[in-house]
Amino acid sequence: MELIPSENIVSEAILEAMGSILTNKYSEGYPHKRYYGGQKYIDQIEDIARDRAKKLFGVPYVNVQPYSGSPANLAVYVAVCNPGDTVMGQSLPDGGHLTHGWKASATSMFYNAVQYHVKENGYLDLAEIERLAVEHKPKLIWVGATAYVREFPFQKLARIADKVGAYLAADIAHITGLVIAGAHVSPVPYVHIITTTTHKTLRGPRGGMIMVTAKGLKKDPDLGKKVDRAIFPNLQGGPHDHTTAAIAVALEEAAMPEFRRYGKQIVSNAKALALELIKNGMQLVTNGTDNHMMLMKCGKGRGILLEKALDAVGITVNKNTVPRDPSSPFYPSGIRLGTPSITTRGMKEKEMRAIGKWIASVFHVIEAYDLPTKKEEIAGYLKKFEAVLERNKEIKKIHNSVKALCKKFPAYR
Ligand code: DSN
Repeated sequence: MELIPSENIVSEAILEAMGSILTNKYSEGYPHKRYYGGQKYIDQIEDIARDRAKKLFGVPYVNVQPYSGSPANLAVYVAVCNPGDTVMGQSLPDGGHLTHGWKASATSMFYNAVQYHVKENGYLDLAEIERLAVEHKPKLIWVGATAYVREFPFQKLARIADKVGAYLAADIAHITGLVIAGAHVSPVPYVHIITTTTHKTLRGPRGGMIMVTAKGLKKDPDLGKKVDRAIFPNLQGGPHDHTTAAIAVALEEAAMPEFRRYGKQIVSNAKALALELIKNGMQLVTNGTDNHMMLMKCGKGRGILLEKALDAVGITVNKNTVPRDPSSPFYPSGIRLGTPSITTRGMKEKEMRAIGKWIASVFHVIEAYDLPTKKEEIAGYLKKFEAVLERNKEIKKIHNSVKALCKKFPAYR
């Protein structure tokens, strides 16, 4: 049972496009302006993908060639900044993405990255964002995150970015499907540029897209061309044409009325799961969720223990930092849970209540365990911990229940 919020299950049509002969082709350039011959159908495919994205999001300019989210984000820097320019983004332990200027990312090597944070209560600290923007005058501000459970205040961020003349880029990788479904406010009226992966809530192949809004083209009429140039030839070579075809399929699927219902159900399921976890004594960052995701606190450094214990019952999650995490990103103090994949399988609120109870029970089974303080002892400890889990009767019982539920909701029929 897949509860990693950035993962999903694609349709057989998308699998077919990804496994197609389009993978054999090179197509450097853009439709009708290529560096290689034999592009008659490739051009049609990329035109269709771009047009579908424009229509679905209501944007005038789209690039569907980024290999994934990180290259898409890097292209935004290349399009609007010079090396050394100041940029601003949400700090990684506060839920931001590596590419929003975190110290381990090349984005902070090539640009002067200022990081903003969430407040003690887990919500974005808008006062800090405004103060830092006025102080540092960034060229580019990122809004969007990888581990943030509340709605992004795009309009408020736009006011701050406009005040200091910065480009505002929304990285909506996690919430794209929710935006399409009307289950999250759209950034389109407020930001200049939007980046996304195509494989999370959009439920397409692994890939990326960059969109330029009407507001973006008003700020710089060449912005679309600059984004295109940043992707090719500045950063990438040939696009992955099989992925472009699969993105086109995903965008067609996302334009169907069923997808609106899907996006709304993802959020209803997340709220139901959050409520059940809280009822069973679990602590969630911000005490709930507005989107598809929850962050559950596990105690200092204990995220890895719950990740492993949930693995043992067949529930896949990822350990994750929580705001003001007293531990480190490798041994963080929380786990991240999400509902996109189980919603694709057809599960609803009733199933969320069962899953919430199982997660809480697993949490209690391992309550007495704690990581050793000496780093060199951790690997051995985890091995023994996994062996204990394998023998535990309660874990076995929950694993059987998880398997029975998964059988009722197959990923592929
Ligand atoms: N790895 C992605 C996620 O899980 O959210 C972010 O890039």
